Amino acid sequence: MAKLFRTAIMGPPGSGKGTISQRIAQKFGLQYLSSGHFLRESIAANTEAGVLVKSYVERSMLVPDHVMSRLMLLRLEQLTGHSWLLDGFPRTIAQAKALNNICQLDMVISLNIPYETLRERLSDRWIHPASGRVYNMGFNPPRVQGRDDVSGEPLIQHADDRPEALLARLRHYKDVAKPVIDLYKSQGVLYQFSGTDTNRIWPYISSLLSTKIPTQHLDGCQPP
Ligand code: G5P
Repeated sequence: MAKLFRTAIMGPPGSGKGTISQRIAQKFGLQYLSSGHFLRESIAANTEAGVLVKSYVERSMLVPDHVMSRLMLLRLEQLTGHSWLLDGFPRTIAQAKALNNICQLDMVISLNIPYETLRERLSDRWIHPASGRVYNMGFNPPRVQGRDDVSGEPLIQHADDRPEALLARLRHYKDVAKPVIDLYKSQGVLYQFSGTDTNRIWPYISSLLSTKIPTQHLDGCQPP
């Protein structure tokens, strides 16, 4: 049986984690779990978890570590036996330690993108809330303006993509990410990518993953 591969992608809001994760999941057949999408889905479905996290997500504040770790580790239990990719978790050192207690990551991708690039991207971002599909009116616009390509349903903008909320999110990201980055660096699994263009960063990530993911794992795998 192929060895399982466990990876995570980190980066500030708008750095392209979601965009790159979708490409990784599709190309390498990893199960993909996005913390932000999971939270928004839980809020939309009004689940117990959704009620608990709603006020944090709506104010662009981090969900408390004990809540976030419990929710994500429970979801990961359902992926036992699969190779997976985490997008947006762990985000704090407490979350990284909680994850470390159940498994060791094989690789962590960290994206370094300049602030001005992030600001431009997010003011142009639209999402399909039910699926989490992300569009950008310049970079990857929907086929029909304002409509999801697959379902045809309306697209919306996140309230936390407003400029004032974004600046606060970016400052906070830097503070909390530093110890997490240091931890994964010390474990020798951190790979950092810098740039302003996802399409230029992607080939480097893709070829690195090709060297890390056992080729037999690709056989018969379907994107989630
Ligand atoms: P999220 O959902 O994890 P963020 O803020 O970390 O939210 P976000 O905003 O979803 O991350 P991203 O995934 O890094 O950004 O980026 P993306 O969506 O792929 O790309 C951004 C936009 O740029 C898109 O429109 C895309 O098409 C476009 N784009 C990409 N590449 C390019 C390019 O090269 N050029 C151009 N022009 N455009 C491009 O978390 C949301 C909330 O959930 C909670 C928090 O409240 C958080 O605020 N939360 C957690 N709380 C505690 N702990 C955790 N671990 C939590 N995780 C989530």
